[in-house]
This record gives sequence, C-alpha cells and structure tokens, in this order.
Amino acid sequence: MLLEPMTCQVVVVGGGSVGLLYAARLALSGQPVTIVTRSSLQANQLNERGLSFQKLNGETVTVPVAARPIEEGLPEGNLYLLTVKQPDLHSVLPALQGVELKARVIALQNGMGHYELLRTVLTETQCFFAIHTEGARRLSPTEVVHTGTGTLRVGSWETSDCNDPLIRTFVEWAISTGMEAVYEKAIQPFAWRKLIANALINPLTALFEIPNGALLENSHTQQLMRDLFVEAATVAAYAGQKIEDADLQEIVSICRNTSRNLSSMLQDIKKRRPTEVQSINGYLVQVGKKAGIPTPLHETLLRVILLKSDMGIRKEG
Ligand code: KPL
Repeated sequence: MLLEPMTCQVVVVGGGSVGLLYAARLALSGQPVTIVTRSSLQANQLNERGLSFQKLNGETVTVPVAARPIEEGLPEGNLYLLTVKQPDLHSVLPALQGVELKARVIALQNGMGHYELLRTVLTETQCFFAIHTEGARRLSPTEVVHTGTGTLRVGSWETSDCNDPLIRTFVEWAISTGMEAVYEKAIQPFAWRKLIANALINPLTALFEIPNGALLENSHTQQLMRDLFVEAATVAAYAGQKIEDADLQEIVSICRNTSRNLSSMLQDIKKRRPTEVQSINGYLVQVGKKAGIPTPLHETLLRVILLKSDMGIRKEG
C-alpha cells in the first residue's frame, strides 16, 4: 500500500538509526520521503549515495532518498516523523512552528517531556505520538541495519477516538510493510511502559557495554532489572499508571527480540554523544522526588551514565 503520493508528503526529521530505519522502509515501499538531517554533510551523502538498508534476513538494498539539512528549514509536507532524540528536540522546535495546521507530526522519542515541549509549538490536533520496539543500528550516515522487530503504536497523547485519516493511513501503510502497527486511543500509558523498559535496558547495557540480550544471561543483571522495575512501578503508580508483573515480562521479551541490538544509549556512549538518560531515569527520579518516593537505583544509574558520558566526551575533546 502506498500513502497517496499526491496527498501525502512524508518528511522524516532526524538522520539517526530510527529516522534512517523508517525512511528506508518508506522509500522501499515506493513512498517519496525526505530526510531532514542535522548536518549538511549527511544530507549531501544521502542525496549522492542513497540509503543502504540491511534487512533482518541480512539482505542489503540501497534506496534513493532526498535529504536536506535542518538549517534549510523543514520542507513542505503533511506527515512529519519526528525521530530526533529528546535532548535534540529543542533545536527543531523553531522549524516545527512553520508546519501547516492540516499537517500531522508523529513524535517517536524515548523518555518523557516531549509532549509538553511539542505542545508549545503545535496544536493538539497536529500532535501524535508513537512508541515502537523495533531495533535499528546506524552504521554510517547513509547505512542502517534493522536489528529487531517490534510493535509500532501510534495515537494522540491522551484519549481520542482514533479517527485522524492521515494517521490511519500511516498505520495501514506500516501494516502493509509487515510491521505490527496499531492506532491506539492514547499513547501516554504506552509511553510510561516504554519509559520503564528504557530505564532498565538502556543504562545497564550502556554501563556494561553489552547487547540487550546479554542482560538476560546473568543473574545479577536480572536482579538489578527487577529492583529497578519495582522503583519505577512505584513512581508510575503515583502518576496514575498501574504497572504489573506482565510489564516486566514484556521488558524481558524486548530484550529477547532485540537481543543482538545495542541500545540507543550504548550507541550514544560509544559514539561519544550525549545520552537520553536525563529524560529517562532522570524523569523517574524527578517525579519520585516530587512524590516523596525514593529511587536510589535510578538516581545512581543516572549519575553513573552522566559521568561515563561526560568522561567519553571529554576524552574525545
Ligand atoms: O528503545 C530501545 C532503545 O535502544 O532505545 C530498545 C527497545 C531498548 C531497543 O534497543
């Protein structure tokens, strides 16, 4: 299925692993797509070389894509996939201000804080959110590897009746390309569950420099995950989210399904880029403080990852 080419101009904002993964899939299904990158170097390379995509079965294909740097602003479009990380969201807000009222923006950030930030420049009807558990690794500015399948959930932040035609078409497109995709009534509950999954998997894999699946191979990491889960579930309960044992089992499944995957936080550490730990574990610590709920493990991991990231970035500099 093709998203009506005349009526649907898809713009992927962000040239990281998630942005390149979705751009490659869109381009492969014949959908015209423009990637907006942070640097003009990456935009030039994508325009010249195309985007190389390694599928789950190991087959590699190269698809032509259009790309431009964010400094040129956002191209006209009616569906924007916002794949930049939480810490980089500030830098695209001015460009998003110019997005047409009838356009739709789907935000794919890890962690929390993006809803409030996006609502400062977009209306409620423009803003959609997605939570996905797909795995991807960027090998270079023009190469991405699909490392694990998962589910894509799209919807408004709070309860809605799931009737936006463009969002429905996007979900149908995703299903037609083999993704498990669902148009959800509200994304907030899923965002909380993803936040907790990321708060367990990402800092531990980044700290020990192991792929996601390795967390399940050791009884110490398994125990750490359980203890982190209990702290996070207590904070989530304060925020009105009922987190259950089944949610921990879901996190275990994510580790299994993306076992070869290096978490985004580990990729950031290795590339000496700032991590999202502040909007993941930092968010839980912050809500915990407000509620009077102790979160010593998340606070320790937050500090350790900030320190590790800081030391790596300094070494580079
Ligand atoms: O979302 C992820 C991430 O790396 O940020 C998971 C699901 C943990 C996959 O690696």
